Amino acid sequence: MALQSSGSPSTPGGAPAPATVLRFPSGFLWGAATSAFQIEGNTHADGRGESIWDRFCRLPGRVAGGGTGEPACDHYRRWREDVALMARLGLGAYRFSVAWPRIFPNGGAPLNQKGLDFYRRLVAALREHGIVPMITLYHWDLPQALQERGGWAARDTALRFAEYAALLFDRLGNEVPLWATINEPMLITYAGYAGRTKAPGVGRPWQTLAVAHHLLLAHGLAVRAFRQIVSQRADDRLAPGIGIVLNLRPCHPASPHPRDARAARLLDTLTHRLFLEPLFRGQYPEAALRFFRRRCVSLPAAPGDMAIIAEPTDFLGINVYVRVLAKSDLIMGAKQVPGPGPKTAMGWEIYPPCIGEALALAREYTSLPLYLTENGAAFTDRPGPGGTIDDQERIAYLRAHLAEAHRAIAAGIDLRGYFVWSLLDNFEWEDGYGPRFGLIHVDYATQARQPRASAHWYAGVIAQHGVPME
Ligand code: IFM
Repeated sequence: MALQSSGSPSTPGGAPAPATVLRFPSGFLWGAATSAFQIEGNTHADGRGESIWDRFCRLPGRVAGGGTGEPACDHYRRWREDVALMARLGLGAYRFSVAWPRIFPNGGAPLNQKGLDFYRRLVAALREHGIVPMITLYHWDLPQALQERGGWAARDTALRFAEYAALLFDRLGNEVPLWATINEPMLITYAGYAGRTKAPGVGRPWQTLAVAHHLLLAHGLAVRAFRQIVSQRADDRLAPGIGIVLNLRPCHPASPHPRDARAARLLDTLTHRLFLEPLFRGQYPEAALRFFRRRCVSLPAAPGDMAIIAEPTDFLGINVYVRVLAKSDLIMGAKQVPGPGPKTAMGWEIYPPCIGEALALAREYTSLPLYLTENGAAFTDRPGPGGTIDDQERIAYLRAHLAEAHRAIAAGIDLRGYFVWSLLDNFEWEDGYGPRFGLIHVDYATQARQPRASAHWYAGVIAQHGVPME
């Protein structure tokens, strides 16, 4: 395996130690990620329809500071500048999402050509700069018109998603090698439908299994469409491929008490295996079904659905930020408590081994190539003298997590790429514009972009295809 460390920490004669560099396998993709609603702004431009996030942001008290999808990063107008910034970083790949309501403003035909043209131009510009585009088809911005008809609790939404996906495969399948169907179905299910913290924020726990099932069905139907439309077309840099993106948060018991060990297993089942098992084994975990049966939550699976959901894919994307500690809870069986370590501005514990643990969890289910499709951190840094932003905490975070990725590859995990979340500061959902995850600082008032020290550091990582470990 083409994986090495170079340099030496020794300092003969007191000279500064050359950094040890953790070199990554050739072909490893260095990327950054964003999503449409979080950066595009211009929510009324060129015929875009309303999404569930536009509606959710207008509900009083749901988003910190009353934040909305405006102005975000005004990326819909400033995309050329943003692609130029990516090129200056030397990015090998860029993961972004398409806003379904720009393509089909009401969820289904007719096509809004202007919306599609925006993504065509973006993809063309990325390719001109040698940046591999990875498109996420669904990063949470469902057309509101489909929510009016039940949203993800309705089976029809999965069918509409397959049509939307097919349109994009047909129009962009030749140019885009990597496709992700659904981003983080777990959060959509629990925070958007069972809970109220993300759009649509309906708080209907009885819809939990219907939503999870329809998201997975939508994924499987899109994979089938992809095989019909794209599979035979070769790309110049990468074979075309499709997969889903799951967020994995390794679950640890909060104490040695067996009750907390059971709670950790339950949390792991409900948040991870409820999705991994149908995708890779064609069935739902019995423990999850038992849990939901006791709560009268039904699963609306039709004959043939499980085969669609388990349709073979080409890779699995995983988003990894944190581990969670589980404590037994009388009503829910398990609840999450924060870990003891230092935290990011999101209050998430900084625990780099979460990378190796999440990759190992994925590996329990599949030997497909894996991508770390998101990893990164929000910190409260401010521009310093001369306008520089010296975000050493973010650099330390990225370095430690990349070192864990390197360790996992050395142990035999087939990890093909890493995408920093995020390229730009952006709209952080219910937390509004407070948390800043960007390699690049965005002044929302002026829309000025300012690469942080971490952006320069990451450019160095990309340039040497390895992580300096000073
Ligand atoms: O900003 C989000 C992203 O949209 C999905 N994954 C987690 C990120 C940080 O919270």
